[in-house]
Amino acid sequence: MNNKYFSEVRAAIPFEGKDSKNPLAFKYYNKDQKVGGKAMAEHLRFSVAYWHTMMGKGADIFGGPGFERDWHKASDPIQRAKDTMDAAFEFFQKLGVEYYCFHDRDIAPEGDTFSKSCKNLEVLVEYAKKWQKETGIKLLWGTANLFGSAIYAQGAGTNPNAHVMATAAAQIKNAIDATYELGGENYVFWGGREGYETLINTDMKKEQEQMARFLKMAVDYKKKIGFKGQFLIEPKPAEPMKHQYDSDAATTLNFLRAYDLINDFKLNIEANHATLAGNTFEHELAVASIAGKLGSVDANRGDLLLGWDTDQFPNSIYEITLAMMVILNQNGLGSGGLNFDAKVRRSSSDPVDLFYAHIGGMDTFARGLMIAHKMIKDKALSSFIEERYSSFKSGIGADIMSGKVGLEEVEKWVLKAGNPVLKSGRQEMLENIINSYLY
Ligand code: XUL
Ligand code: CO
Repeated sequence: MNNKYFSEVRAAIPFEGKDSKNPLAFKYYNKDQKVGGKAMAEHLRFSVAYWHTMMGKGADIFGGPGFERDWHKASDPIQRAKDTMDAAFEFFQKLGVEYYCFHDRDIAPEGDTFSKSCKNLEVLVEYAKKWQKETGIKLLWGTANLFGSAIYAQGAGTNPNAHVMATAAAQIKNAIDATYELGGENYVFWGGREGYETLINTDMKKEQEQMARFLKMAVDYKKKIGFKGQFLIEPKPAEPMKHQYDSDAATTLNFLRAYDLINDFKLNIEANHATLAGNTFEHELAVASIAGKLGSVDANRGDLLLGWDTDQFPNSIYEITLAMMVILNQNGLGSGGLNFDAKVRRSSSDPVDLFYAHIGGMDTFARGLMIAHKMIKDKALSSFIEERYSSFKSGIGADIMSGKVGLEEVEKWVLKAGNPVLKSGRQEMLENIINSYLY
């Protein structure tokens, strides 16, 4: 293992248990420890987001870079990209994660022309391949950055200019190739610029049709080359666009159904995107899961007092326990994982802060996993929920649901049965039960 860029951490982060006071140790994440017969690492499938952790410079809209990383110092762009990848694999190994995720433009610099950008990507894919082979670290998903370049200001797949749309399509072809080449287990579409600023210049129906065609071309290409990874769409309501078409899980599912794409996609749910859409994280997970479409998770958190995507590391055991209940109840994420789409604050300027951030997120999920597993095993909430709907198991409830009765028969039944007896939903009692598991 290299010791070049993260000299404060000279070996893999150890698991020391909950009483440890060592800030560079895990208190709960013990990768081989079994929870319900399955190792924590297999449940959680943690991934590091290349864009924030390796490329992030602490910039915000009021200021440029807040810190300079040693791996960004080389003047030659290809050398800089290789140094960044060396640092990335040093970090992944020391942190003890098995996966990473990238955008094409994170791992390889954009060239002056489309063809130069493609060549740069090929060079870095070869370089990544060597690192993956040497370390056993795998690609959870790849994606294309279709939002950073000025040409995408008015959309990528939904751009009103066919030449720009074609360029975006050519770019995703190359990003899918890169992901396939590196054995990526999924491929993500996040439509940062797929939306609109104002309807006074926008044909929304036309743009949605374009988006559907864009995705269909990707599906056809995937099948043609034999890429078996799962395609995922990541909903977000706004930012950078005022309205993004994939605004939340329900809207995205509706779009996929309307354009006959539903069988080829699942969703990648991000906590901060959920709250920006006015939903809780567990709501979005549950909407995706009940449709059989929860494929992967971008693990982070927002700040409820700030109206933008702060992409902080998750640290609420309460929220993560509820999230893990949804994930466990659908038997895990399959080929998906928990990708820390999260960044350290501008003021957290040292490379070692990247370790503190990820350790905190991993411990939060490990603890949430253990609590959720116990709550499910004990039927802490589910026995109440089952009982709450039990009147549909027999009698008039069963007759309604099976289609045996219609409005007239139901009316007759109600006239005979009289007024219903109210039954409490017991919210506060259940909240106390959840807390009793967290204490
Ligand atoms: C942006 C976001 C992206 C996607 C990948 O809010 O979440 O980083 O995860 O393009
Ligand atoms: Co994301």
